[in-house]
Amino acid sequence: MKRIVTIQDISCVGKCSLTVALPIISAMGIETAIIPTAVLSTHTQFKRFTFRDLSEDIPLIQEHWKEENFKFDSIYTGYLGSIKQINMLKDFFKQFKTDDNFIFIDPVMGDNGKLYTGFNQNFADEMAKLCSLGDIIVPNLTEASYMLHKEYKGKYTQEEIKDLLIELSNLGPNKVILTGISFKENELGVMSYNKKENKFFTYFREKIPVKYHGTGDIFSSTVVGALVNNNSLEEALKIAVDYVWETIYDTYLIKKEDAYGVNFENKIPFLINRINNK
Ligand code: PXL
Repeated sequence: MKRIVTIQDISCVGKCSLTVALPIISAMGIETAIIPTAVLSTHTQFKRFTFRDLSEDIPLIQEHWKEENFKFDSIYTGYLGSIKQINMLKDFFKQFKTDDNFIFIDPVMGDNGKLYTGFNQNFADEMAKLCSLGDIIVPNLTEASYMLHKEYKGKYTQEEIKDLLIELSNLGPNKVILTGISFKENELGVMSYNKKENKFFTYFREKIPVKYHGTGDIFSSTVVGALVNNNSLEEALKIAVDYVWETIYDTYLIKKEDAYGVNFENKIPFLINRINNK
């Protein structure tokens, strides 16, 4: 059985990070090993959330796993709580990256032009350094802007997005996926760049006029799962965009306000079908 290790927080309520990565990657038939980086009562968009930092455990878990000689088909990182954790992961990558696996980094830091509570430019600079060690990175436009020290704009031309993708790949990773891309009013999707093949790819779906929290984590979990299941980058992106679209639409039908979390659970059968009938 294939095995991914995902390293991100547990937000106990809020349908993001590990509470979506675990069920989605497992549903795709892949063993999901985890390193929880922190335990929060909710994600940071709620007020008065608790935050227990689990940094101390990271090197201990790493040491034990090294003794056991565990191997992973992918190392997938998401929300990280501190610069200290970013630095720990550089060492984790050294220990567990092999010729046969890939490092997949979602530099979770912000959205809609703003960093999430607790992050600043310094954190974004350190996250950019972590991204330099990745094989594939998945920033949204906010995260890309902070990592590249560029102004966040609401609208972008295709040329501007291509330039951003190339600049991000110059940080180090061979493949870059930019999420939240839109060139027309009624469409939303992703654009990717494969540096070695000098190939761009876009995939869009009809825009649903509402934003929910946690969809980025659902998207990344699905992409990394599809890649580990030997799909091409293009196929993995199509599967993930289609799945996220279904989860948003399902949620939109019953609650139109911008609340947290989508009904990704209802659409797990769709995901499995989608994988089996590519
Ligand atoms: O979905 C991204 C995310 C993950 N983890 C925590 C968060 C957020 C976004 O706000 O706060 C703790």
